[in-house]
Amino acid sequence: QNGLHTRFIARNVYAFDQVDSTNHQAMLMGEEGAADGTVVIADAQSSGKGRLGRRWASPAGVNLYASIVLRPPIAPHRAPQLTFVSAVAVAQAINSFSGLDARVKWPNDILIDDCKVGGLLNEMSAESERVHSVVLGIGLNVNMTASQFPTDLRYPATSLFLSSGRKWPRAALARHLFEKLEQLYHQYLNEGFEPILQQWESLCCWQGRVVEVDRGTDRIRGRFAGLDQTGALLLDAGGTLEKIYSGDVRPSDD
Ligand code: BT5
Repeated sequence: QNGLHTRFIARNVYAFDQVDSTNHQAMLMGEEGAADGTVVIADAQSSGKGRLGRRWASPAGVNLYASIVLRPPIAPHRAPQLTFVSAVAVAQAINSFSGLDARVKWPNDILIDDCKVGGLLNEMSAESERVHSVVLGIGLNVNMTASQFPTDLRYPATSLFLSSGRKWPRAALARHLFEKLEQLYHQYLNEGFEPILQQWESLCCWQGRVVEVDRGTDRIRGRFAGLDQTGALLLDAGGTLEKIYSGDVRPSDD
């Protein structure tokens, strides 16, 4: 018994002092048949991954690095929706646990006062039209101090400690997070994406504001107009509604 009130998420937990990347280990376990809801958690990561080959700073003893193996009965094209399930779970868990005001930023960031406190990295393995496993990777800066952040961050960053002035118990926060995640994942499987989308939009920053999206090959500016049914970002660029499937969003104040 690990004090969890979950039915399947984190019934099997692999806890490491250090791994290369909890996502990498969870993907391997997923391919080898690990049970639905298996969690890989580590105190430190030597090669924590972000998107597009970026790195996730993962110092020891201060943060949460967790990856959850799921086997959802959904078509592969729906798997990106699970990023929104995990984003809502992380933001709601932070808010109810700490009283802070965490928000979600499209597509995979968790922010407090416009500073990045957490990041999500979901990876899928699929065979033809069937999802074999999805790994939800969650990195959350809990008690990280200012000097533990890399100096070359793309985006201002924070931790729960830096935003609140107090240290937080990581295990209790992790339990709370897994419970939220399980609840929202069930809601997603039973009721579909719509209720997740509604909760995501109520937690989202910059609704209605002018933002700039870096799509890698180009940049586009427009008013943030919400998400479509698949989770793509809708941008009102001078009357034309643009759909954005991937990119980095930041507020554009002029
Ligand atoms: C992400 O990527 O935000 C996804 C991060 C996912 C990390 C978790 S930890 C558990 C699991 N196992 C893994 O190996 N990964 C997942 P992206 O949107 O690409 O943002 C990466 C960028 O965020 C980097 O290029 C840095 O600029 C910045 N960054 C790196 N470490 C950070 C940190 N600890 N806090 C805030 N920002 C950070």
